[in-house]
Amino acid sequence: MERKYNFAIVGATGAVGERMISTLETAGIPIGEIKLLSSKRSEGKKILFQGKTVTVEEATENSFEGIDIALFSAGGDVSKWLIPHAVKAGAICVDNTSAYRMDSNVPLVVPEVNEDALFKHNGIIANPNCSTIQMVAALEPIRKTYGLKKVVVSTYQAVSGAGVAAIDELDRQTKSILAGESVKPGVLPVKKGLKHHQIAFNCIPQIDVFHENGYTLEELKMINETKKIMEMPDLHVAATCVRLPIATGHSESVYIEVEKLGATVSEIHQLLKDAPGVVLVDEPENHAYPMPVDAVGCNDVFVGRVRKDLDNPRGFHLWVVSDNLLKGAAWNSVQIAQSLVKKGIVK
Ligand code: NAP
Ligand code: 3JM
Repeated sequence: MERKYNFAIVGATGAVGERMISTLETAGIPIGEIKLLSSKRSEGKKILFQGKTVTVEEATENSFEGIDIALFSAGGDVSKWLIPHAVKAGAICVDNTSAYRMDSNVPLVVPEVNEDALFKHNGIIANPNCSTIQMVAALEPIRKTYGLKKVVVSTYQAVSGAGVAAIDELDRQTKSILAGESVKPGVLPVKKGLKHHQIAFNCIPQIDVFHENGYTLEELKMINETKKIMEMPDLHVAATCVRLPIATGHSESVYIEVEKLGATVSEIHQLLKDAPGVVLVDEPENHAYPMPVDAVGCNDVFVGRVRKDLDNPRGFHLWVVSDNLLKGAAWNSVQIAQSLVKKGIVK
């Protein structure tokens, strides 16, 4: 008889959880039981999974008996509270929050880059930050051939990265402003922060809270996670993360310096064309380049605007776009689950 895998999704009613459900449905993993978990607020909600109605349950310490793989996307505090219980119950936990990402006992995985790190898991696997994932997926094929010395990235991030509340806020503010009414921001840049800013018709150069060194935590996530995933502690990485009034799809302007001299744009084009999970869209003559509206609903990372720097022979510029809720979150987690099954890591 075919082996089936029991799954739990914690945060199943959220922006990421909803996509975990839809991508898991078609991932080709034979599924036995599926538990959809949330806070008490959404308890009793009915959700269709592979044609069957599943009732959402409140997540508790006892939710994980018999679960093989648990996908977490309900915020860092919930992960810190429930993951130890899920691990104790024997589940492998794939965590979408930043709670465990920099823990040295926890592999931080983008399957196209470091799938084999999964073998080192101790019950927890961390899914990187959305902006990190799409950047490393685009840079890995270049790094493998030419090496990498330096990365400088500026992001243009969609509001859905901050959850359903931020999507609703962009919607409300846009309608209010177009109707000539005033807006009362309450979600961005940080829901529990001391001050909120308008996002409609604006951009906010703050994602997550500030560290005392002047960087935001989102910027530090990109810097530290990139070094960990690529196993390059000495790589130079700098990031500036900005929130835009876009519902879904993060974009990034990435400047890199490679190790080897002599790389050409056409060679980099070929590497990107051949790379798994990456789609090259780079035809300036046809005004064709990646844009968030085209990436929404797709699992791939789109790369374009590849240019050689005009001053530094090792320097290249790229434009990288992906659906932050799919490759940036839900799809990367489900891909990790696929790899765990494929490589026989689930007992
Ligand atoms: P969201 O739309 O606000 O959804 C939050 C989800 O968490 C809902 O299902 C909510 O259930 C559930 N939840 C909240 N408190 C809970 C509790 N005490 N116990 C159990 N479930 C609880 O947020 P989202 O955008 O889906 O993101 C959720 C988390 O995923 C974020 O906080 C972040 O840590 C992570 N994330 C990671 C990435 C990435 O870069 N990889 C991207 C986006 C998000 P109710 O329906 O009951 O409220
Ligand atoms: C909490 O766009 C974003 O705001 C990033 C996604 C996100 C994260 C994350 O994954 O880094 C939103 C809210 C977190 C987190 O867990 O730190």
